[in-house]
Amino acid sequence: MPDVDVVLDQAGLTNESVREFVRRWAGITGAERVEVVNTSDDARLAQEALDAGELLPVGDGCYYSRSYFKDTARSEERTIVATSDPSDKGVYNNWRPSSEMKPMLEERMRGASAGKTMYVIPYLMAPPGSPLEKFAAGVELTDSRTVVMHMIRMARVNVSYVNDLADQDSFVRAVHVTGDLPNLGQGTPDDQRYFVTVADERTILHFGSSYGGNALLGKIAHGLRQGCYDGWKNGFLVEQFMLLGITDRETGRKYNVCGGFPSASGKTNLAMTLAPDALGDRYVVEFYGDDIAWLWVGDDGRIYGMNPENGVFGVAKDTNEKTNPTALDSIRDGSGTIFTNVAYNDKTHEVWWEGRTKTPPADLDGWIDWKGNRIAERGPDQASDPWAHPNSRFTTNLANVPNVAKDYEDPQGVPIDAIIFGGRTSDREPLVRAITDVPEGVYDGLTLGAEATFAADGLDGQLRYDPMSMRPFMSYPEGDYAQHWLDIIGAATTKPIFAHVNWFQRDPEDGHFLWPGYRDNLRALLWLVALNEGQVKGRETPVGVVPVKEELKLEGLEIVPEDLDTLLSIDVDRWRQELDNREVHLKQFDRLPEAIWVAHRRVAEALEAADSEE
Ligand code: GTP
Ligand code: SPV
Ligand code: MN
Repeated sequence: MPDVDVVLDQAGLTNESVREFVRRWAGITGAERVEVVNTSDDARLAQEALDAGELLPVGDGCYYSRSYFKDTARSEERTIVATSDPSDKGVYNNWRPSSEMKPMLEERMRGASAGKTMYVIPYLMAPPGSPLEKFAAGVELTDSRTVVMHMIRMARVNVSYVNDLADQDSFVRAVHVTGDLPNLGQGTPDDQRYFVTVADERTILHFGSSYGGNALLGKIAHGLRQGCYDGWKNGFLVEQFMLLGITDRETGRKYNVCGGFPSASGKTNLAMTLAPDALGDRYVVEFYGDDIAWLWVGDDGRIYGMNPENGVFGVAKDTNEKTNPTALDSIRDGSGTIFTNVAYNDKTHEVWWEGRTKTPPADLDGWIDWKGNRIAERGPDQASDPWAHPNSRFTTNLANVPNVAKDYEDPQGVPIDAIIFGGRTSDREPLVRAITDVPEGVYDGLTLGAEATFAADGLDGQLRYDPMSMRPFMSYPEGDYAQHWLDIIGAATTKPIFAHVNWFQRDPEDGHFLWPGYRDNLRALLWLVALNEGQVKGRETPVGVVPVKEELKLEGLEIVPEDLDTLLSIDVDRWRQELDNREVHLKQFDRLPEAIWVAHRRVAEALEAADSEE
């Protein structure tokens, strides 16, 4: 066993609680070496990873990594929130008693890092000086160098964040052990993996993966799951939300919009969006965050929001010059981006993914797919297999995002004008519908869904409900979560407007998207802020206020007029069916506040009273 104290002394890590945590887990995991990392170690770690073949070079100053082929996404079934209080059990948090989970994880991790280095990553999930700073400090222990490099991009990493803590004991204890990936039975009844957040002890124990949210513990496990629980106990909100700012150059006013779309439903794209060309002289969009927002009530009575992350872990698929030029710019040569599970060319050091260009590179020489197999050697039965994994991603620092807000590191955060929810919904949901009543806005978030792309329960058109896009990250019961939302937004004296947006409505005949999407999505947000300012009135419907066509800024928009009409209308019959499903969905939740049922009944009654086509 390494002499941990000598290493910690050399690294200047003085926090005695952290030192004790490191000593204990070095003993359990049996790591051969311990190393403390800071962001300034990145270049050295990258060189070591290249030398060891863990990373391959991409262009000039970017990297390629491949994860084990059965380890390419979060595993919801293996993710657990544990506490010592059985009343913390909700519908989605997979609650288990911590007395059962802690020994189980300790046993799995025992000796599992033998022969490896255990890296100590002291980090902060907030801009330094944030009012929520005391919930943001953490230390991740990991036996994967690639995970360290991801954490350096996604979080703020430095020993000072734990040395300088006012309460030296107030940090999240996060342990990541990769495990023997080929022998973990991923997806079988004998699955060995466990991803556990012991929320009431602020301890995260993840075993059996080296990918994404399973392994970068600052992001999902701390930034969302632990944060969600801390927010409940300490009066703030933690959500899987993007956050952007829109400045109107003509008036000089700036509007900040945050909101939740379920995973892979467009948060990164929206947060990075540029104004459509025809509106670009007037409106500027600034990026704050694409996956997580922490929200609180400021001294002036407004809701404030900030992005606790320091980087972007973005979906690669379909990222191209048209859909997201900002993303391409942020992963340029010299950006230090790590590409994971895309296709790689070992001769030219290029990367490619589906949707990067219309057709894959014509010259197959040197190209290797995400599993590490040569494309040129594929048999006829593999010809149509994707080159990149559908959940392949790029990891880049916020500072590389060309339209990152000038004040993105301001610890005070930004005041929130609007909160939006959106999912993939092929019918029923209009382009945008605004909701001014707070319980109705919270009700809308709780009934957010994304369409199941496979018929899991055989019911066509059925949504997979994903409350506020937090279903995989929910750490306490949904009824309490709803009450917490009502309390926090209720405490604000200036309340944000709510809205539901949908970029994914399709033509039932030929399946084309009715709305062009991407940069044009800003038009819906501009209408929403204009409504909030009283500049437009919209049209009242049973499910909220929708735009009148003339109120939308349509300059330069290419759309079939009938498609736009459909996008702005309400299919009342279809909505009535949806309300029945919502009732079943909401009935699962214990302690759901009466205000949410009141909102539900009000919408249901308005729909009953409405004509078929609104
Ligand atoms: P996570 O990082 O998993 O939480 O996902 P995300 O919500 O950030 O998703 P992202 O922005 O990466 O989008 C996922 C997919 O949705 C990509 O394949 C996009 O091309 C597609 N998408 C995003 N915006 C639009 C849009 O406006 N219209 C259409 N048709 N597709 C879109
Ligand atoms: C998501 O799945 O919503 C993500 C990616 O943002 S991961 O960090 O892997 O959870
Ligand atoms: Mn996400």
